[in-house]
Amino acid sequence: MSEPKPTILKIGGSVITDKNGELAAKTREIDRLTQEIQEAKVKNLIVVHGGGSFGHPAAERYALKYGYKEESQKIGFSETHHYMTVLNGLFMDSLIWHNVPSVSITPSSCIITENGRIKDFEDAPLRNLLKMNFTPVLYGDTVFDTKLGFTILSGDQLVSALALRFNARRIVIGVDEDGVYDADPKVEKNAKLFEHLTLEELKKLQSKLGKTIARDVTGGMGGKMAELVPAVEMRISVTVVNALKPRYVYKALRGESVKGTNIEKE
Ligand code: IP8
Repeated sequence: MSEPKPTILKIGGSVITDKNGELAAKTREIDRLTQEIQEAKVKNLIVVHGGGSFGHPAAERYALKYGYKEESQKIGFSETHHYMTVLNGLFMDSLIWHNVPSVSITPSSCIITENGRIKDFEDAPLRNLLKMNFTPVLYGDTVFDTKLGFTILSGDQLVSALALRFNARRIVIGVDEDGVYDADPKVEKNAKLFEHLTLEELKKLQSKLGKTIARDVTGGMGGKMAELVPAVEMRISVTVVNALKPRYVYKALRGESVKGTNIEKE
């Protein structure tokens, strides 16, 4: 049993679900990625996945992010949380099928936010999992909030919070693009890919990307970049790769060179 610095892997919701549908899991991608996680054999790995077409449509329909306003939202909270547990179940099935000793941690049961930011985190079970070399798996979820009643916690906020709390060695982020661009590559054909970003460049880019229209309730790439700032400030390095391309996540986890964006303090 040991407590070395963990690696945090985030798998975007658009990688493991089809965002054009609703409740549309990409089971082949889940199978390939969980196999890559198994083969990479990273000690002290924490996995976080996003919501994609399981979390975002219902969260948006019931305006959950802005908090409790009326009774009719409660069924939406239940629905959204339940859909996330279904997606997480598919991911867990696949990890365990590939022989990864992994255990799911439900954010809504151990995290309370204040105005959307993590305030309390009962992390004793997670610490025990890490000590025993299990792979804890968390996900973007509906959570209770001291000011809003409830809200949506993005997997990206979780990644950064986990990285700081557990003094992570590095963060690997698997998205459905080749890395971080200076504009949304799905909209701007001439968007430029960054191979390397410093903290200063990240901060500038975050405010620029923040102004583009987010495709999901938690803020898209601009939101992702904003969440990473505190982790990069603490010298935790970040690699953003295309998780739809076979072996990219594997290579990033192994620390091998792979096309993508590396973010470091300087
Ligand atoms: O996809 C959001 O998590 P994300 C989860 O990581 C829900 O932003 C419930 C919409």
